Amino acid sequence: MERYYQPEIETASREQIKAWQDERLVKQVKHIWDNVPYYRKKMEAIGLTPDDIKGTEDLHKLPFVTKADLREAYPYGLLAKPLSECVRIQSTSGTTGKRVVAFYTQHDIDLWEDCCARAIMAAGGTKEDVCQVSYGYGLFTGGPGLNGGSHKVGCLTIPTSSGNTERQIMFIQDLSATILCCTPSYAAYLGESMKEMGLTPDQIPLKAGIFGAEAWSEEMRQDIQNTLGIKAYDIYGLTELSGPGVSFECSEQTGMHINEDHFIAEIIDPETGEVLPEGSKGELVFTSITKEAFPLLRYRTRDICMLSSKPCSCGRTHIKMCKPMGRSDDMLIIRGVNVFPSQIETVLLNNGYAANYQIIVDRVKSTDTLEVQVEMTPEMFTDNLGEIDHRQKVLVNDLRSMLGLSAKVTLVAPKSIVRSEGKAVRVIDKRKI
Ligand code: DLL
Repeated sequence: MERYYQPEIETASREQIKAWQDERLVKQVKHIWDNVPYYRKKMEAIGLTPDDIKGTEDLHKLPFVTKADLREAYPYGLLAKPLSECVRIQSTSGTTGKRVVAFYTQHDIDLWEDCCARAIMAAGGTKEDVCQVSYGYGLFTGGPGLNGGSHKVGCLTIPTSSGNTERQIMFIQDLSATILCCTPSYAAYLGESMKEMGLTPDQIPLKAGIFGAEAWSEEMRQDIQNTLGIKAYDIYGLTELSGPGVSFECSEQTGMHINEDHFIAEIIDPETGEVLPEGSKGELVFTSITKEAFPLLRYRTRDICMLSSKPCSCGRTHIKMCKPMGRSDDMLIIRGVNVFPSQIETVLLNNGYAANYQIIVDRVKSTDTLEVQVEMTPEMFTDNLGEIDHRQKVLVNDLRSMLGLSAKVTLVAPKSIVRSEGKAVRVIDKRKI
C-alpha cells in the first residue's frame, strides 16, 4: 500500500531537513526584507539585517509576528508579492477579533494542497478512496485545503461542505465514502445521528476521519472511532500559515508530524518570549519558509503545545507536535485559577458523557462563577431527580479534583445544546472585565 505522498521529503534525514530549513530561511528573510516594509521596520528597530540570519541557529534573533501585527497591517501590510500574482484569499472566522486575511499565489496553493495530500495518505488514503469533505468551503480554509489534497491523492472527492446532516449521511452511505474530513465535534454529531438511525459501525463504509480545526481530547477520539467504526486522525493548521496541513497524524496516532520542509516550529515561554528546549510546554511559534504571498516569520499561534523528535514507527522523520493543550489566550482564568476547556471535557468524557457541553463563566458580586451544562446521553436520560442530583455531584467532585475549583454542573436533556456544523462554541464568558 502507498504510505507517503512525498516519501523523499517525508522520510528525509534530519540533516537534509535542516539543510532545507537553513537555505529556505535565509531566502525567506531576504524576500520579506525586500518586499514587506512593515516587517523590515521591525527588524531595523532592533538593528537586524538579512545578513545576520545565516541559518536556523539565528532564527531566535528575528522579531515575532503576532495577531496584533496582522490587525495593524490589515489588509495588505504583510503581503510580499504584487496582488497581480495572488490568486486567492482565505480568511478566519473572526471569533477572536478582526478577521485575518491571508493571500496565496498559485505556488502557495500547490504547496498547501501537497501538505493536505500528505495528511490524507497518512490516514491511509489512496486514489481508490472516496473522500467526503464536510469542512466549510468558502473563506474558511478547511474545505478548500482538504478538497485540494484529496484531488492530489486522486480520491473521488465529495465536496459536501458543512451542514445538512441528512444529506451528509446519504452521501456517505450511497457513495460509500471511506474518508470523512470535518471538525471533531461535527464528526461526533454525525456519529450520534447515524446511531439514532440504527446504523451500526459495520454498516458505515467510512474507514478513516481527518478531524481538526478545534481542540479535541483522546477520549473524544475513542468515542468517534467507536461510533463510526473508523480510525480518527488529527490535523492541525491555521489560516495565517495557509490552513489545515501544517501538521497531521500518522498511523501511530501519537502526535502530528509538522511539515518541516515548509514550516519551522519553536516552543517559547509565552510570558518572556524565550525559546524553550524540546519537550517543554509553551506557545507554538511558526516560521513559513516556502510561502510567497503571505510569509510569516516567527508567528505566535497562541496554541500551547509540546514538540517531540522521538523516532516514529511510520517512518516519517519530521518532528511531531502533541495535540494543542489549549490556547494561551482562550485559557480561562477563574477565581485566579487557569482553566483549559479541554480539562473539563476530559472529566465529562471520563464519566460517560458525549462532548456536548457548554462552559458558562460569569461574575456575580465580584466573584467568578463557573457553570458547566452538559447533555445526558439518551441512555442515561431520566426524570428521576435523585439520580440526576447524584450524577451532578459526581461531576462537581471530579471537576474540583481536576481544576482545583468548584463548578456548578447542570445536566440537560439530550440534544438541548445547539450543535455547530463548524467549530463548536464551548465557552460563554459573560464577565465584563
Ligand atoms: O482551523 C485550519 C484547519 C482547518 C485546521 C481544518 C484543521 C482542519 P483557523 O480557523 O485559522 O484555521 O484556526 C486556527 O484553530 O490556532 C488552533 O487554536 C485551532 N486548531 C486548528 N487545528 C487544531 C487541532 C483552521 N487539530 C486555530 N487541534 C489554531 C486543536 C486546532 N486546535
